[in-house]
Amino acid sequence: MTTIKQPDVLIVGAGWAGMYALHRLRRLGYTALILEAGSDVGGTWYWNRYPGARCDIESTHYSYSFDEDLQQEWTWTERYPSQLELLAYAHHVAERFDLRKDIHFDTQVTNADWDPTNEYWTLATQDGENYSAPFCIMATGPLSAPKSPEISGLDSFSGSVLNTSNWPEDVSDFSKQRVAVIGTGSSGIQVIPEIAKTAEQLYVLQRTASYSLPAHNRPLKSDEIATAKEQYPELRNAARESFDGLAIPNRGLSAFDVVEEERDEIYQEVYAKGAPFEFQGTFTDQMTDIAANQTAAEFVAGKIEQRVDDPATAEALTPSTYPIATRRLCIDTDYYETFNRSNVKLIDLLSDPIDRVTEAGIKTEDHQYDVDTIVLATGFDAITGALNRIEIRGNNGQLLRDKWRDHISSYLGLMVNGFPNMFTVTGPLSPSVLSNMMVSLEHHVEWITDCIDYLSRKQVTTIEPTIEAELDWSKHANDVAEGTLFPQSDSWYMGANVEGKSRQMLPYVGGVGHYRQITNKIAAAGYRGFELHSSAQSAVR
Ligand code: NA7
Repeated sequence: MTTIKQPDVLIVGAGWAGMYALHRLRRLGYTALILEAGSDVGGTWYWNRYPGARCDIESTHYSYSFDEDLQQEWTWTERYPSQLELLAYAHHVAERFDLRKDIHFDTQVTNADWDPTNEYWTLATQDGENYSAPFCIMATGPLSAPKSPEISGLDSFSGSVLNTSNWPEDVSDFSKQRVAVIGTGSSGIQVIPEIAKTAEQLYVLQRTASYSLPAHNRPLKSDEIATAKEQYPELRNAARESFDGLAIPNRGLSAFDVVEEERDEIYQEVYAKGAPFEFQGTFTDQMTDIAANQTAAEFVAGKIEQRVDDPATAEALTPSTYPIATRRLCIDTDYYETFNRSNVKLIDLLSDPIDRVTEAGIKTEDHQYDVDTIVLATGFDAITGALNRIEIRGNNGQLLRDKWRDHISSYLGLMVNGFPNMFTVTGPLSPSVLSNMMVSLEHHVEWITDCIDYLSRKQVTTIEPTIEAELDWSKHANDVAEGTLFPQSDSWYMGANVEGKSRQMLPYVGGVGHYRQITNKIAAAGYRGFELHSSAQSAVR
Protein backbone atom coordinates (compact mmCIF):
# COMPACT_ATOMS: atom_id res chain seq x y z
CA MET A 1 0.00 0.00 0.00
CA THR A 2 1.29 3.45 -0.88
CA THR A 3 0.35 6.76 0.67
CA ILE A 4 0.09 9.68 -1.69
CA LYS A 5 0.02 12.80 0.44
CA GLN A 6 -0.06 16.00 -1.51
CA PRO A 7 -2.98 18.26 -2.23
CA ASP A 8 -4.51 20.91 -0.03
CA VAL A 9 -7.93 19.46 -0.72
CA LEU A 10 -9.23 16.04 -1.69
CA ILE A 11 -12.51 15.95 -3.58
CA VAL A 12 -14.61 12.81 -3.97
CA GLY A 13 -16.58 12.77 -7.22
CA ALA A 14 -16.09 14.29 -10.67
CA GLY A 15 -19.66 15.33 -11.39
CA TRP A 16 -20.66 18.98 -11.72
CA ALA A 17 -19.80 19.80 -8.09
CA GLY A 18 -16.41 18.10 -8.02
CA MET A 19 -15.33 19.59 -11.35
CA TYR A 20 -16.25 23.11 -10.29
CA ALA A 21 -14.62 22.66 -6.86
CA LEU A 22 -11.34 21.63 -8.51
CA HIS A 23 -11.44 24.57 -10.89
CA ARG A 24 -12.30 27.10 -8.19
CA LEU A 25 -9.68 25.86 -5.74
CA ARG A 26 -7.03 26.14 -8.42
CA ARG A 27 -8.14 29.69 -9.17
CA LEU A 28 -7.84 30.55 -5.48
CA GLY A 29 -4.31 29.17 -5.48
CA TYR A 30 -4.80 25.76 -3.84
CA THR A 31 -3.99 22.29 -5.05
CA ALA A 32 -6.74 19.72 -5.27
CA LEU A 33 -7.21 16.16 -6.47
CA ILE A 34 -10.44 14.44 -7.38
CA LEU A 35 -11.01 10.73 -6.75
CA GLU A 36 -13.72 9.39 -9.05
CA ALA A 37 -15.18 5.88 -9.27
CA GLY A 38 -16.14 6.21 -12.95
CA SER A 39 -13.77 6.21 -15.91
CA ASP A 40 -14.56 9.79 -16.89
CA VAL A 41 -16.26 12.98 -15.72
CA GLY A 42 -20.03 13.58 -15.62
CA GLY A 43 -21.32 11.97 -12.40
CA THR A 44 -25.05 11.29 -12.79
CA TRP A 45 -24.79 11.73 -16.55
CA TYR A 46 -21.87 9.33 -16.77
CA TRP A 47 -23.79 6.49 -15.09
CA ASN A 48 -27.44 7.02 -16.07
CA ARG A 49 -27.06 6.44 -19.80
CA TYR A 50 -30.29 4.53 -20.41
CA PRO A 51 -32.32 5.34 -23.55
CA GLY A 52 -34.44 8.43 -22.96
CA ALA A 53 -32.31 9.77 -20.07
CA ARG A 54 -32.84 13.52 -19.93
CA CYS A 55 -32.70 16.32 -17.38
CA ASP A 56 -36.02 17.74 -16.11
CA ILE A 57 -34.59 21.26 -15.89
CA GLU A 58 -34.16 23.32 -19.04
CA SER A 59 -30.66 23.37 -20.50
CA THR A 60 -30.22 27.14 -20.27
CA HIS A 61 -30.86 26.86 -16.51
CA TYR A 62 -29.10 23.54 -15.95
CA SER A 63 -25.63 24.76 -16.84
CA TYR A 64 -22.70 26.41 -15.09
CA SER A 65 -22.92 30.14 -14.56
CA PHE A 66 -19.46 30.74 -13.10
CA ASP A 67 -17.66 31.56 -16.32
CA GLU A 68 -19.07 34.06 -18.80
CA ASP A 69 -16.96 32.79 -21.72
CA LEU A 70 -18.06 29.21 -21.05
CA GLN A 71 -21.76 30.09 -21.11
CA GLN A 72 -21.34 32.18 -24.24
CA GLU A 73 -19.38 29.59 -26.22
CA TRP A 74 -21.54 26.55 -25.38
CA THR A 75 -24.75 26.22 -27.38
CA TRP A 76 -27.53 23.92 -26.17
CA THR A 77 -29.58 22.23 -28.86
CA GLU A 78 -32.68 21.07 -27.00
CA ARG A 79 -35.01 22.57 -24.42
CA TYR A 80 -34.43 19.66 -21.99
CA PRO A 81 -30.88 18.33 -22.44
CA SER A 82 -30.34 14.65 -23.16
CA GLN A 83 -27.83 12.58 -21.22
CA LEU A 84 -25.59 12.52 -24.31
CA GLU A 85 -25.55 16.29 -24.63
CA LEU A 86 -24.94 16.72 -20.89
CA LEU A 87 -22.02 14.33 -21.06
CA ALA A 88 -20.61 16.22 -24.05
CA TYR A 89 -20.90 19.42 -21.99
CA ALA A 90 -19.08 17.77 -19.06
CA HIS A 91 -16.28 16.70 -21.43
CA HIS A 92 -16.09 20.21 -22.86
CA VAL A 93 -15.74 21.71 -19.37
CA ALA A 94 -13.09 19.14 -18.40
CA GLU A 95 -11.05 19.98 -21.50
CA ARG A 96 -11.58 23.73 -21.37
CA PHE A 97 -10.28 23.96 -17.79
CA ASP A 98 -7.78 21.11 -18.14
CA LEU A 99 -9.38 19.26 -15.24
CA ARG A 100 -8.56 15.64 -16.04
CA LYS A 101 -4.90 15.94 -15.05
CA ASP A 102 -6.01 16.31 -11.42
CA ILE A 103 -8.60 13.54 -11.46
CA HIS A 104 -7.85 9.93 -10.62
CA PHE A 105 -10.49 7.89 -12.45
CA ASP A 106 -11.58 4.31 -11.69
CA THR A 107 -10.83 5.17 -8.08
CA GLN A 108 -13.52 4.13 -5.65
CA VAL A 109 -13.14 5.64 -2.19
CA THR A 110 -13.99 3.09 0.48
CA ASN A 111 -12.79 4.76 3.70
CA ALA A 112 -12.22 8.25 5.00
CA ASP A 113 -10.44 8.67 8.33
CA TRP A 114 -9.85 11.87 10.25
CA ASP A 115 -6.51 12.07 12.05
CA PRO A 116 -7.08 14.59 14.88
CA THR A 117 -3.40 14.74 15.80
CA ASN A 118 -2.11 15.65 12.38
CA GLU A 119 -5.39 17.23 11.28
CA TYR A 120 -5.61 15.28 8.04
CA TRP A 121 -8.22 13.24 6.25
CA THR A 122 -6.92 10.00 4.77
CA LEU A 123 -8.99 8.50 2.00
CA ALA A 124 -8.45 4.85 1.15
CA THR A 125 -9.50 3.37 -2.17
CA GLN A 126 -10.63 -0.03 -3.35
CA ASP A 127 -7.22 -0.48 -5.01
CA GLY A 128 -5.42 -0.04 -1.70
CA GLU A 129 -4.12 3.49 -2.28
CA ASN A 130 -4.19 6.11 0.48
CA TYR A 131 -4.56 9.82 -0.16
CA SER A 132 -4.29 12.51 2.52
CA ALA A 133 -5.13 16.18 2.75
CA PRO A 134 -6.23 18.62 5.45
CA PHE A 135 -9.61 19.20 3.78
CA CYS A 136 -12.02 16.85 2.12
CA ILE A 137 -14.98 17.81 -0.06
CA MET A 138 -17.60 15.13 -0.58
CA ALA A 139 -19.03 15.91 -4.02
CA THR A 140 -20.63 12.49 -4.11
CA GLY A 141 -24.04 13.51 -5.47
CA PRO A 142 -27.53 13.09 -4.00
CA LEU A 143 -28.66 10.38 -6.42
CA SER A 144 -25.59 8.25 -6.99
CA ALA A 145 -26.05 5.27 -4.67
CA PRO A 146 -28.49 2.85 -6.34
CA LYS A 147 -30.94 1.33 -3.90
CA SER A 148 -31.00 -2.43 -3.59
CA PRO A 149 -34.13 -3.57 -5.45
CA GLU A 150 -35.03 -5.94 -2.58
CA ILE A 151 -36.50 -8.57 -4.90
CA SER A 152 -35.66 -12.17 -4.19
CA GLY A 153 -34.40 -14.56 -6.84
CA LEU A 154 -32.74 -11.99 -9.13
CA ASP A 155 -29.59 -14.13 -9.25
CA SER A 156 -31.54 -17.10 -10.57
CA PHE A 157 -32.79 -15.22 -13.67
CA SER A 158 -31.30 -16.65 -16.87
CA GLY A 159 -31.81 -13.51 -18.99
CA SER A 160 -30.08 -10.15 -18.61
CA VAL A 161 -30.66 -7.66 -15.81
CA LEU A 162 -30.07 -3.99 -16.60
CA ASN A 163 -30.12 -1.13 -14.12
CA THR A 164 -30.98 2.39 -15.31
CA SER A 165 -28.42 3.81 -12.87
CA ASN A 166 -25.54 1.82 -14.35
CA TRP A 167 -26.53 1.27 -17.94
CA PRO A 168 -24.13 -0.40 -20.37
CA GLU A 169 -23.09 1.64 -23.40
CA ASP A 170 -25.07 1.20 -26.62
CA VAL A 171 -27.93 -0.94 -25.33
CA SER A 172 -31.08 0.52 -26.86
CA ASP A 173 -32.47 -2.11 -29.22
CA PHE A 174 -34.86 -4.65 -27.67
CA SER A 175 -36.10 -6.21 -30.92
CA LYS A 176 -37.45 -9.75 -30.48
CA GLN A 177 -37.22 -9.39 -26.72
CA ARG A 178 -39.76 -9.62 -23.93
CA VAL A 179 -38.81 -7.01 -21.37
CA ALA A 180 -40.01 -6.21 -17.84
CA VAL A 181 -39.35 -2.78 -16.33
CA ILE A 182 -39.65 -2.58 -12.54
CA GLY A 183 -40.13 0.96 -11.24
CA THR A 184 -42.14 3.93 -12.45
CA GLY A 185 -40.30 6.96 -11.02
CA SER A 186 -38.54 9.47 -13.32
CA SER A 187 -36.12 6.88 -14.72
CA GLY A 188 -38.85 4.34 -15.49
CA ILE A 189 -41.03 7.04 -17.05
CA GLN A 190 -38.18 8.03 -19.36
CA VAL A 191 -36.96 4.56 -20.34
CA ILE A 192 -40.37 2.84 -20.80
CA PRO A 193 -41.46 4.69 -24.00
CA GLU A 194 -38.02 4.06 -25.54
CA ILE A 195 -38.01 0.32 -24.82
CA ALA A 196 -41.61 0.03 -26.06
CA LYS A 197 -40.49 1.24 -29.50
CA THR A 198 -38.49 -1.93 -30.21
CA ALA A 199 -39.51 -4.62 -27.70
CA GLU A 200 -41.73 -7.48 -28.79
CA GLN A 201 -43.49 -7.30 -25.43
CA LEU A 202 -43.01 -4.87 -22.56
CA TYR A 203 -44.37 -5.42 -19.06
CA VAL A 204 -44.34 -2.36 -16.80
CA LEU A 205 -44.40 -3.39 -13.15
CA GLN A 206 -45.73 -0.50 -11.11
CA ARG A 207 -45.94 -0.34 -7.33
CA THR A 208 -46.54 3.39 -6.86
CA ALA A 209 -47.83 5.48 -9.76
CA SER A 210 -46.13 8.82 -10.49
CA TYR A 211 -47.67 12.05 -11.70
CA SER A 212 -46.14 13.16 -14.98
CA LEU A 213 -46.64 16.11 -17.31
CA PRO A 214 -45.77 16.14 -21.03
CA ALA A 215 -42.28 17.67 -21.35
CA HIS A 216 -42.87 19.27 -24.74
CA ASN A 217 -39.20 18.85 -25.38
CA ARG A 218 -38.04 20.33 -28.70
CA PRO A 219 -35.00 21.76 -30.44
CA LEU A 220 -34.12 25.26 -29.27
CA LYS A 221 -34.55 28.01 -31.84
CA SER A 222 -31.59 30.23 -32.65
CA ASP A 223 -33.36 33.35 -31.36
CA GLU A 224 -34.14 31.62 -28.03
CA ILE A 225 -30.47 30.73 -27.65
CA ALA A 226 -29.39 34.26 -28.53
CA THR A 227 -31.83 35.75 -25.99
CA ALA A 228 -30.71 33.37 -23.25
CA LYS A 229 -27.06 34.22 -23.89
CA GLU A 230 -27.83 37.92 -23.85
CA GLN A 231 -29.83 37.64 -20.64
CA TYR A 232 -27.63 35.15 -18.78
CA PRO A 233 -26.42 37.63 -16.13
CA GLU A 234 -29.96 38.63 -15.12
CA LEU A 235 -31.30 35.06 -15.43
CA ARG A 236 -28.59 33.64 -13.22
CA ASN A 237 -28.98 36.34 -10.57
CA ALA A 238 -32.74 35.87 -10.47
CA ALA A 239 -32.27 32.08 -10.18
CA ARG A 240 -29.86 32.46 -7.25
CA GLU A 241 -32.36 34.53 -5.28
CA SER A 242 -35.43 32.51 -6.26
CA PHE A 243 -37.29 29.81 -4.35
CA ASP A 244 -36.13 26.83 -6.40
CA GLY A 245 -33.12 28.05 -8.35
CA LEU A 246 -35.22 28.85 -11.38
CA ALA A 247 -36.41 32.31 -12.22
CA ILE A 248 -40.13 31.43 -12.38
CA PRO A 249 -42.59 34.31 -12.08
CA ASN A 250 -45.01 33.82 -9.17
CA ARG A 251 -48.71 34.67 -9.53
CA GLY A 252 -49.04 35.13 -5.77
CA LEU A 253 -52.48 33.49 -5.80
CA SER A 254 -54.01 30.85 -3.56
CA ALA A 255 -55.79 28.07 -5.44
CA PHE A 256 -58.98 29.40 -3.86
CA ASP A 257 -58.50 33.02 -4.89
CA VAL A 258 -60.03 32.05 -8.22
CA VAL A 259 -63.15 30.10 -9.25
CA GLU A 260 -62.80 26.57 -10.58
CA GLU A 261 -62.92 27.48 -14.30
CA GLU A 262 -60.27 30.14 -13.92
CA ARG A 263 -58.14 27.80 -11.80
CA ASP A 264 -58.28 25.13 -14.49
CA GLU A 265 -57.40 27.69 -17.17
CA ILE A 266 -54.32 28.64 -15.17
CA TYR A 267 -53.36 24.98 -14.67
CA GLN A 268 -53.87 24.40 -18.38
CA GLU A 269 -51.61 27.33 -19.26
CA VAL A 270 -48.78 25.96 -17.09
CA TYR A 271 -49.43 22.32 -18.07
CA ALA A 272 -49.11 23.27 -21.73
CA LYS A 273 -45.60 24.61 -21.06
CA GLY A 274 -44.31 21.27 -19.74
CA ALA A 275 -42.66 22.90 -16.74
CA PRO A 276 -42.82 20.73 -13.58
CA PHE A 277 -41.33 23.22 -11.12
CA GLU A 278 -43.69 25.93 -12.33
CA PHE A 279 -46.65 23.54 -12.17
CA GLN A 280 -46.03 22.58 -8.55
CA GLY A 281 -45.91 26.26 -7.62
CA THR A 282 -48.85 27.38 -9.76
CA PHE A 283 -50.63 28.48 -6.58
CA THR A 284 -48.90 29.55 -3.40
CA ASP A 285 -50.71 27.04 -1.19
CA GLN A 286 -50.37 23.99 -3.41
CA MET A 287 -47.64 22.38 -1.32
CA THR A 288 -48.99 23.44 2.07
CA ASP A 289 -52.76 22.97 1.89
CA ILE A 290 -54.19 19.57 1.04
CA ALA A 291 -57.38 21.01 -0.50
CA ALA A 292 -55.33 23.30 -2.78
CA ASN A 293 -53.07 20.38 -3.67
CA GLN A 294 -56.10 18.28 -4.52
CA THR A 295 -57.14 20.77 -7.22
CA ALA A 296 -53.81 20.24 -9.00
CA ALA A 297 -54.01 16.47 -8.51
CA GLU A 298 -57.49 16.33 -10.03
CA PHE A 299 -56.40 18.42 -12.98
CA VAL A 300 -53.51 16.07 -13.80
CA ALA A 301 -55.65 12.97 -13.16
CA GLY A 302 -58.05 14.29 -15.81
CA LYS A 303 -55.15 14.57 -18.24
CA ILE A 304 -54.02 10.99 -17.55
CA GLU A 305 -57.57 9.83 -18.28
CA GLN A 306 -57.45 11.64 -21.62
CA ARG A 307 -54.03 10.27 -22.56
CA VAL A 308 -54.73 6.59 -21.85
CA ASP A 309 -57.34 4.73 -23.96
CA ASP A 310 -58.21 1.94 -21.52
CA PRO A 311 -60.05 3.36 -18.45
CA ALA A 312 -58.83 0.63 -16.09
CA THR A 313 -55.20 1.23 -17.12
CA ALA A 314 -55.69 5.00 -16.76
CA GLU A 315 -57.06 4.49 -13.26
CA ALA A 316 -54.12 2.29 -12.25
CA LEU A 317 -51.70 4.89 -13.63
CA THR A 318 -53.29 7.65 -11.57
CA PRO A 319 -51.68 8.15 -8.14
CA SER A 320 -54.03 8.03 -5.19
CA THR A 321 -51.89 7.64 -2.10
CA TYR A 322 -50.00 10.95 -1.78
CA PRO A 323 -50.37 14.68 -2.52
CA ILE A 324 -49.17 15.66 -5.99
CA ALA A 325 -45.50 16.78 -6.15
CA THR A 326 -44.63 15.41 -2.71
CA ARG A 327 -42.89 12.76 -4.79
CA ARG A 328 -40.91 13.98 -7.78
CA LEU A 329 -43.31 15.45 -10.34
CA CYS A 330 -42.06 13.90 -13.57
CA ILE A 331 -42.07 15.08 -17.15
CA ASP A 332 -42.31 12.68 -20.05
CA THR A 333 -42.40 12.16 -23.77
CA ASP A 334 -45.36 9.89 -24.58
CA TYR A 335 -45.26 8.00 -21.28
CA TYR A 336 -49.01 7.53 -20.83
CA GLU A 337 -49.58 7.07 -24.59
CA THR A 338 -47.14 4.15 -24.49
CA PHE A 339 -49.80 2.15 -22.65
CA ASN A 340 -52.05 2.46 -25.74
CA ARG A 341 -49.60 0.27 -27.69
CA SER A 342 -50.50 -3.38 -28.19
CA ASN A 343 -47.06 -4.57 -27.06
CA VAL A 344 -47.20 -2.82 -23.65
CA LYS A 345 -48.96 -4.10 -20.54
CA LEU A 346 -49.19 -2.46 -17.11
CA ILE A 347 -48.88 -4.83 -14.15
CA ASP A 348 -50.29 -3.23 -11.03
CA LEU A 349 -48.20 -4.60 -8.17
CA LEU A 350 -50.62 -3.21 -5.60
CA SER A 351 -53.18 -5.82 -6.63
CA ASP A 352 -50.67 -8.50 -7.68
CA PRO A 353 -47.32 -8.04 -5.87
CA ILE A 354 -44.01 -9.54 -7.01
CA ASP A 355 -43.35 -12.84 -5.30
CA ARG A 356 -39.86 -13.47 -6.72
CA VAL A 357 -37.75 -13.55 -9.84
CA THR A 358 -37.42 -17.01 -11.38
CA GLU A 359 -35.10 -18.42 -14.03
CA ALA A 360 -37.68 -17.56 -16.71
CA GLY A 361 -38.92 -14.20 -15.52
CA ILE A 362 -41.04 -12.60 -12.81
CA LYS A 363 -43.48 -14.47 -10.64
CA THR A 364 -46.17 -12.31 -9.08
CA GLU A 365 -48.66 -13.73 -6.60
CA ASP A 366 -51.13 -14.53 -9.40
CA HIS A 367 -49.09 -14.72 -12.61
CA GLN A 368 -45.77 -15.67 -14.20
CA TYR A 369 -44.28 -13.27 -16.76
CA ASP A 370 -41.57 -14.89 -18.87
CA VAL A 371 -39.08 -12.32 -20.14
CA ASP A 372 -35.62 -12.03 -21.73
CA THR A 373 -34.57 -8.84 -19.96
CA ILE A 374 -35.41 -7.24 -16.62
CA VAL A 375 -34.79 -3.51 -16.30
CA LEU A 376 -34.46 -2.19 -12.76
CA ALA A 377 -35.51 1.45 -12.43
CA THR A 378 -35.82 1.05 -8.69
CA GLY A 379 -34.23 4.27 -7.47
CA PHE A 380 -31.56 5.44 -5.08
CA ASP A 381 -30.60 5.67 -1.45
CA ALA A 382 -30.88 9.41 -1.92
CA ILE A 383 -28.82 12.25 -0.42
CA THR A 384 -27.06 10.27 2.32
CA GLY A 385 -26.54 6.93 0.52
CA ALA A 386 -23.29 7.76 -1.24
CA LEU A 387 -21.79 9.14 1.98
CA ASN A 388 -22.93 6.19 4.07
CA ARG A 389 -21.37 3.72 1.66
CA ILE A 390 -17.95 5.13 2.55
CA GLU A 391 -16.63 4.26 6.01
CA ILE A 392 -16.30 7.87 7.15
CA ARG A 393 -14.73 8.06 10.59
CA GLY A 394 -14.44 11.40 12.36
CA ASN A 395 -13.49 12.38 15.91
CA ASN A 396 -13.01 9.40 18.23
CA GLY A 397 -13.43 7.03 15.31
CA GLN A 398 -17.17 7.69 15.10
CA LEU A 399 -18.78 6.42 11.88
CA LEU A 400 -20.96 8.95 10.05
CA ARG A 401 -23.33 6.13 9.19
CA ASP A 402 -23.77 5.36 12.90
CA LYS A 403 -24.29 9.01 13.77
CA TRP A 404 -27.07 9.13 11.16
CA ARG A 405 -28.65 5.79 12.08
CA ASP A 406 -31.62 7.18 14.03
CA HIS A 407 -31.66 10.75 12.83
CA ILE A 408 -29.88 12.57 10.01
CA SER A 409 -28.51 15.91 11.17
CA SER A 410 -26.22 18.41 9.53
CA TYR A 411 -25.36 22.07 9.84
CA LEU A 412 -26.71 23.74 6.68
CA GLY A 413 -26.15 20.55 4.68
CA LEU A 414 -22.52 21.66 4.51
CA MET A 415 -20.79 20.08 7.52
CA VAL A 416 -21.45 17.60 10.32
CA ASN A 417 -20.42 17.88 13.97
CA GLY A 418 -17.72 15.32 14.78
CA PHE A 419 -16.30 15.45 11.25
CA PRO A 420 -13.95 18.45 11.09
CA ASN A 421 -12.73 19.78 7.73
CA MET A 422 -15.14 17.57 5.78
CA PHE A 423 -17.63 19.41 3.59
CA THR A 424 -20.67 17.91 1.88
CA VAL A 425 -21.86 19.51 -1.37
CA THR A 426 -25.68 19.62 -1.46
CA GLY A 427 -25.74 17.49 1.68
CA PRO A 428 -28.83 16.63 3.74
CA LEU A 429 -30.90 19.59 4.98
CA SER A 430 -29.80 21.87 2.14
CA PRO A 431 -32.09 22.62 -0.86
CA SER A 432 -30.29 20.13 -3.16
CA VAL A 433 -32.72 18.03 -5.24
CA LEU A 434 -35.70 20.28 -4.54
CA SER A 435 -33.97 23.00 -6.51
CA ASN A 436 -32.11 23.51 -9.75
CA MET A 437 -29.07 21.46 -8.71
CA MET A 438 -26.69 23.61 -10.75
CA VAL A 439 -27.56 26.73 -8.77
CA SER A 440 -27.37 24.91 -5.44
CA LEU A 441 -24.11 23.13 -6.11
CA GLU A 442 -22.40 26.24 -7.49
CA HIS A 443 -23.42 28.08 -4.32
CA HIS A 444 -22.08 25.27 -2.11
CA VAL A 445 -18.80 25.01 -4.00
CA GLU A 446 -18.29 28.76 -3.72
CA TRP A 447 -19.20 28.78 -0.01
CA ILE A 448 -16.89 25.85 0.75
CA THR A 449 -13.90 27.06 -1.25
CA ASP A 450 -14.27 30.59 0.15
CA CYS A 451 -14.33 29.02 3.61
CA ILE A 452 -11.12 27.06 2.96
CA ASP A 453 -9.51 30.24 1.66
CA TYR A 454 -10.64 32.19 4.73
CA LEU A 455 -9.26 29.54 7.10
CA SER A 456 -5.98 29.45 5.27
CA ARG A 457 -5.55 33.20 5.32
CA LYS A 458 -6.41 33.31 9.05
CA GLN A 459 -4.11 30.33 9.70
CA VAL A 460 -7.00 28.35 11.12
CA THR A 461 -6.38 24.62 10.83
CA THR A 462 -9.76 23.08 11.63
CA ILE A 463 -13.42 23.97 11.29
CA GLU A 464 -16.32 22.00 12.71
CA PRO A 465 -19.95 22.91 13.41
CA THR A 466 -20.96 22.96 17.06
CA ILE A 467 -23.51 20.36 18.06
CA GLU A 468 -25.88 23.16 19.14
CA ALA A 469 -25.75 24.83 15.73
CA GLU A 470 -26.28 21.50 14.00
CA LEU A 471 -29.28 20.60 16.16
CA ASP A 472 -30.80 24.07 15.74
CA TRP A 473 -30.49 23.86 11.96
CA SER A 474 -31.85 20.33 11.86
CA LYS A 475 -34.83 21.39 13.97
CA HIS A 476 -35.41 24.42 11.76
CA ALA A 477 -35.27 22.31 8.57
CA ASN A 478 -37.70 19.83 10.10
CA ASP A 479 -40.07 22.58 11.29
CA VAL A 480 -40.18 24.12 7.81
CA ALA A 481 -40.89 20.71 6.28
CA GLU A 482 -43.67 20.06 8.80
CA GLY A 483 -45.42 23.16 7.48
CA THR A 484 -45.68 21.50 4.05
CA LEU A 485 -47.34 18.39 2.62
CA PHE A 486 -44.01 16.61 1.93
CA PRO A 487 -44.09 14.50 5.14
CA GLN A 488 -47.38 12.95 3.98
CA SER A 489 -45.61 10.95 1.28
CA ASP A 490 -43.46 7.83 1.47
CA SER A 491 -40.95 9.34 -0.93
CA TRP A 492 -37.20 9.18 -1.29
CA TYR A 493 -37.21 12.86 -0.24
CA MET A 494 -38.40 11.45 3.12
CA GLY A 495 -35.93 8.55 3.11
CA ALA A 496 -38.96 6.26 3.00
CA ASN A 497 -37.81 4.12 0.04
CA VAL A 498 -34.93 2.58 1.99
CA GLU A 499 -35.71 0.16 4.78
CA GLY A 500 -34.44 1.28 8.17
CA LYS A 501 -33.56 4.80 7.02
CA SER A 502 -34.56 7.69 9.28
CA ARG A 503 -37.91 9.05 8.06
CA GLN A 504 -37.47 12.80 7.69
CA MET A 505 -37.50 15.40 4.94
CA LEU A 506 -33.93 15.39 3.62
CA PRO A 507 -33.91 18.42 1.32
CA TYR A 508 -34.38 21.85 2.94
CA VAL A 509 -37.71 23.29 1.77
CA GLY A 510 -37.15 26.88 2.92
CA GLY A 511 -36.11 28.06 -0.54
CA VAL A 512 -32.84 28.59 -2.38
CA GLY A 513 -32.66 32.39 -2.08
CA HIS A 514 -33.51 32.39 1.62
CA TYR A 515 -31.04 29.59 2.29
CA ARG A 516 -28.34 31.43 0.37
CA GLN A 517 -28.82 34.52 2.51
CA ILE A 518 -28.62 32.49 5.73
CA THR A 519 -25.41 30.70 4.74
CA ASN A 520 -23.76 33.84 3.42
CA LYS A 521 -24.58 35.77 6.61
CA ILE A 522 -23.10 32.96 8.69
CA ALA A 523 -19.88 33.14 6.68
CA ALA A 524 -19.78 36.94 6.87
CA ALA A 525 -20.12 36.72 10.66
CA GLY A 526 -16.87 34.71 10.83
CA TYR A 527 -18.59 31.32 10.43
CA ARG A 528 -21.14 31.58 13.20
CA GLY A 529 -22.05 28.17 14.62
CA PHE A 530 -18.67 26.69 13.72
CA GLU A 531 -15.67 26.13 15.96
CA LEU A 532 -12.46 27.36 14.38
CA HIS A 533 -9.21 26.11 15.80
CA SER A 534 -5.58 26.93 15.02
CA SER A 535 -2.81 24.48 15.77
CA ALA A 536 0.89 25.13 15.40
CA GLN A 537 0.99 23.82 11.86
CA SER A 538 -0.81 25.59 9.06
CA ALA A 539 -3.42 23.42 7.36
CA VAL A 540 -2.67 24.45 3.81
CA ARG A 541 0.46 25.73 2.23
P1 NA7 B 1 -37.50 6.63 -7.93
O1 NA7 B 1 -38.21 7.88 -8.23
O2 NA7 B 1 -37.16 6.35 -6.52
O3 NA7 B 1 -38.38 5.44 -8.53
C1 NA7 B 1 -38.10 4.11 -8.21
C2 NA7 B 1 -39.29 3.28 -8.60
O4 NA7 B 1 -38.97 1.90 -8.38
C3 NA7 B 1 -40.54 3.57 -7.79
O5 NA7 B 1 -41.64 3.48 -8.63
C4 NA7 B 1 -40.53 2.44 -6.77
O6 NA7 B 1 -41.78 2.12 -6.25
C5 NA7 B 1 -40.02 1.31 -7.61
N1 NA7 B 1 -39.47 0.21 -6.83
C6 NA7 B 1 -38.38 0.23 -6.03
N2 NA7 B 1 -38.17 -0.99 -5.48
C7 NA7 B 1 -39.18 -1.78 -5.95
C8 NA7 B 1 -39.53 -3.14 -5.77
N3 NA7 B 1 -38.82 -3.93 -4.97
N4 NA7 B 1 -40.61 -3.62 -6.40
C9 NA7 B 1 -41.34 -2.82 -7.20
N5 NA7 B 1 -41.07 -1.53 -7.43
C10 NA7 B 1 -40.00 -1.02 -6.81
O7 NA7 B 1 -36.13 6.52 -8.76
P2 NA7 B 1 -35.80 7.08 -10.21
O8 NA7 B 1 -34.48 6.54 -10.60
O9 NA7 B 1 -36.93 6.84 -11.13
O10 NA7 B 1 -35.72 8.62 -10.02
C11 NA7 B 1 -34.86 9.18 -9.03
C12 NA7 B 1 -34.61 10.62 -9.31
O11 NA7 B 1 -33.54 10.73 -10.24
C13 NA7 B 1 -35.70 11.38 -9.98
O12 NA7 B 1 -36.71 11.79 -9.16
C14 NA7 B 1 -34.97 12.54 -10.61
O13 NA7 B 1 -34.76 13.53 -9.65
C15 NA7 B 1 -33.68 11.93 -11.00
P3 NA7 B 1 -42.18 2.64 -4.75
O14 NA7 B 1 -42.26 4.11 -4.89
O15 NA7 B 1 -41.04 2.22 -3.85
O16 NA7 B 1 -43.45 1.97 -4.44
